[in-house]
Amino acid sequence: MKTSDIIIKCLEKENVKFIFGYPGGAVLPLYESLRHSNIDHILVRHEQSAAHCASGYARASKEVGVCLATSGPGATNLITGIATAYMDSIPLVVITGQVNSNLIGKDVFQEADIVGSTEPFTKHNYLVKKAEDIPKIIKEAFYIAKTGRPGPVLIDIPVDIQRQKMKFNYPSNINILGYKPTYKGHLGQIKRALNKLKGSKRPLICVGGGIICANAVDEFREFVNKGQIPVIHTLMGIGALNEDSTYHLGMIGIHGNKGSKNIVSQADLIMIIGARIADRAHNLIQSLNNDIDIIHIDIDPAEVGKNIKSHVPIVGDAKTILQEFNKKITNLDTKDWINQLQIIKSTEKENNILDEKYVNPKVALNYLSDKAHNDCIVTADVGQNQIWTIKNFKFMGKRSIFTSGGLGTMGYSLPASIGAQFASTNKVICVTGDGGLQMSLGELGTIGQNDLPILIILFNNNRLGMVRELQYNAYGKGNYYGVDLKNPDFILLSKAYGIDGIRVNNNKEFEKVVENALKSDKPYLIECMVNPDFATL
Ligand SMILES: Cc1ncc(C[n+]2csc(CCOP(=O)(O)OP(=O)(O)O)c2C)c(N)n1
Repeated sequence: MKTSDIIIKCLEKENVKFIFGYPGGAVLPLYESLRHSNIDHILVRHEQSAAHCASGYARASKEVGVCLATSGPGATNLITGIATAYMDSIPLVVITGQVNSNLIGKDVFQEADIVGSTEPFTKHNYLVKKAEDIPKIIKEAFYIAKTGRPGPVLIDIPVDIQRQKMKFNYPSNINILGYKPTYKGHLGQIKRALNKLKGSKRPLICVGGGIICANAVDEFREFVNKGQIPVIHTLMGIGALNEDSTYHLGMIGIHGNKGSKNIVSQADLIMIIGARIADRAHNLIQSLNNDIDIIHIDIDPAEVGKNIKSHVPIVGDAKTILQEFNKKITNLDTKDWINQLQIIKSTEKENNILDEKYVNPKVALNYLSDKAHNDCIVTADVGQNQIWTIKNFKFMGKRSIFTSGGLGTMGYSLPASIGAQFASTNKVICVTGDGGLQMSLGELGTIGQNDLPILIILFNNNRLGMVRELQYNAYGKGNYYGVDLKNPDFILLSKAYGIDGIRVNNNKEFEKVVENALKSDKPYLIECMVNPDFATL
């Protein structure tokens, strides 16, 4: 059998339904084999988007996302997408073509050392040296990508190897020396944590994206309700708990709720679940009182104690560990503590001023949130639009938000929405800024070509809004540089790609069009004109 056919067969064995990719000379045999397979290839407009699409697909399907690119520039274009997935613990298998084996290292046409380049932000990567290794490598790659802390794995396959012939045999077992993720948390530590919780007067949970990666939202909600423990979350932890839950207090960090510092400083115990507490969440650390007890649960041992010291470290899978906790946890006496926190929470007021000349994004997102279905998927880009979305769209029921929380990658939202829409029949809403949209503009073509019913909400302030705001804060009003955009007519442009759309100038106009746009089974773009001086918080 041809090796390229075998590669595709291996992917079929791994239940791959879609590959997001972009062809080139070093993957010709693979494309010829794909042509004969049941796997759908989705042609994107830029390799970076292929990785972001695969990421959106992985998040929505809870499967491994797969993307494919040719050697050299095709492969290097994937890098930002791979790093984005790595930072957010998204399982990807990335396949790249490589030049002929005997030419590697000779700086031949379209050669790049993609294995060397991606080493810092792949969970693992392979350069295939022998065709016979391929089935084992693919089996391992999927296993590594989705087990333990999920992440991207890259397989670089020289084109001569793709053309060879060999027998197909897919391994049924796997044994990777030195890779044995821990799932079960240490029972002794779980017992210690339970005792600490019982002794605590003012416990708090800080939940991160790990709970979503571990597919442990149900177990988490059960734990919170049984224990009656108030919850704060990081950006990646949005959606772990319904926002209307009594125990939900809001987001921590520099873009978090104003009261979160206050809330944290009063706690006597904090239980961190699946969060690394990086710099954006840093005010959590600054606000802790000295004699607080910290319990830290994470699948990645390297995260425990990295940014925050912990008294009870528990390494393992959040789902398995919370199942253990749920067997033993009883109602804690937290009624007064919760009432006290609810008062702090209620002091937060949003800027809901309506303007005749502009859309207020906060009001628009609140309205959109009220009208959208309870299981919609929202993707947000990076910038003011990201913070407006995560703070004003209500994440309840099965709603989810996909955004680049770790790397903060502009141009993520549009391709991620494509991947999500291929994985799900739920409504996908893509929120983006005008700068971010233009970073992956070509993907309007992918949406149009595949007639994906994505609703795109573009907040257009004709500026790189968040950077402009940073300049304002650092250098004063008027001292802006390198942030003005002379934008195209986005509605004309989207129509050119076969996507209908409308420009709205204020919230009344937005409200008029949004319900029909949500019901539409066609792609649709609503361009919201936003005052450039409108603040993030
Ligand atoms: C790839 C990339 N380049 C640069 C940045 C730095 N950056 C962060 S926010 C931002 C501005 C985003 O502007 P826009 O997309 O218009 O969104 P807005 O802030 O106006 O909502 C920039 C340039 C980034 N996060 N990602």
